[in-house]
Amino acid sequence: CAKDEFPADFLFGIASSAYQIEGGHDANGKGASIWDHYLRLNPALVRDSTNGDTACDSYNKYEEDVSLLADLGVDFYRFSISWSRILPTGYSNKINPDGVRYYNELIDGLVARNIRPMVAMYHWDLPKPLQDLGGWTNPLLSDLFEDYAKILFENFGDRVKLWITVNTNWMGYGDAQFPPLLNQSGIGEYLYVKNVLLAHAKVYHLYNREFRSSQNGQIGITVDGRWYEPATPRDQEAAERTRQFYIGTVANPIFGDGDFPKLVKERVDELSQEEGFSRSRLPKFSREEVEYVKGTYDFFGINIYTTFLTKDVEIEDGSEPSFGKDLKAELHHDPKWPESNSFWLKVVPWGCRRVLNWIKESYGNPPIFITENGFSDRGELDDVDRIDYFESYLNAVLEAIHEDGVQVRGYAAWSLLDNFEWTSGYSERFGLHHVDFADPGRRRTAKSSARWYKDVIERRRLDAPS
Ligand code: GCO
Repeated sequence: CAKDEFPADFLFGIASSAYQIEGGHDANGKGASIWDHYLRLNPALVRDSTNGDTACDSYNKYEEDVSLLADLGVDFYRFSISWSRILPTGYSNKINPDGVRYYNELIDGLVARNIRPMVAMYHWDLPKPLQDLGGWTNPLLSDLFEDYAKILFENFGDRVKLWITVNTNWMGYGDAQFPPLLNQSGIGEYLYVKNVLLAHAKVYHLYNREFRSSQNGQIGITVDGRWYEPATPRDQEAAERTRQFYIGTVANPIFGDGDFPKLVKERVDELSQEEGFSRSRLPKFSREEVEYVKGTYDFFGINIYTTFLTKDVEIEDGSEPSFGKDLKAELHHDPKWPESNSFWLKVVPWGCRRVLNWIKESYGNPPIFITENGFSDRGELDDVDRIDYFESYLNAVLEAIHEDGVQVRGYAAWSLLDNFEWTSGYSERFGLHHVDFADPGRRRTAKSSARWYKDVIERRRLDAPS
């Protein structure tokens, strides 16, 4: 196909996540997640002191959402399942029938309109009782997650053929005021990652043992895919170290030669020694665990938003042992890059092409789904900047496919609706549909970008880059 055309089997999608859109935070037997709990305890955790109690009310308005998806003409819809709506305590001995009902109705609605469900099993909304066990820093979580996944396969696996185990963008909230689990910086970071990787692998092996032959789906994991560009030629090593910390720590055990990246192990071991620890802060995988996790994928999911310039710096001593210190690198943006309203979101499409190529080179050109890509603003209906953003990033995806041979299988725009943007609350809007959060009916209104995306999907090509 031509350079500005997407391959015939390329899948266009759009994404959301349970806590950010559903609401119904305690409806019909749903249990509390850590976000329900901690935002009630401390509303100041969120910039506008809001929470996801109602959000877009998709719990009640999912049929409307499915109609919007059908209007867009997407091939797939990436949403996440709320663990605590299915298992209110997190444990598999208490299944909430309303949770199963809700997701069956959503999935049936999608399938009836020829839209493939892509389901993320976990998108940060851990059941609160599991946080009381220490959350993901507790190895037991990998067993409880496997129990949960089995229930999802049993109930939805006949219609769901694209699964993401975990949305692991886990560097998002390193702020000290976040409770242990949400504050994923520091020592907990590495324990968290190891247990998430073991949980992912247990689910993949479970699927192979008990479901793949009858359900024939695909399983992946979503990794945070910001690109790290050296600020100067002297910062090449710092940029590669940063990629290994932020992407490789999750990706290398699964898609690479197994285990945490060598660069990360050396760095954390060396630092731990300097800090006088008797052993490294980095938990070790046994040889059996390395082999158990390696290769547990059918596709690589990646969330691509922006790029950071990376400088090699000595972090002053005495700072908390955290990624920042372990990284020994400083991240910033080039002020010349166009920006969105969001303080961190700079528009850098060439960074999208580079991170896709880095994955191709680092992990043997695995099949890739871009599971998120989007642009935040203040909610303009005629969101021409968002159209420019999508056009430039999708053009970078075409270059990666046609000129670099990267196996990008599909792309999901973030997001179907304006929604609860975590610690930014409703102040940052990523939706292709505007949501009126002052309206009890949470009225949805298509933005210009929704009409533009529908047109791209129909024609399967981009206008020649302006
Ligand atoms: C992430 C999360 C999304 C965010 C989106 C915009 O990767 O950060 O998956 O839930 O809302 O990325 O910040």
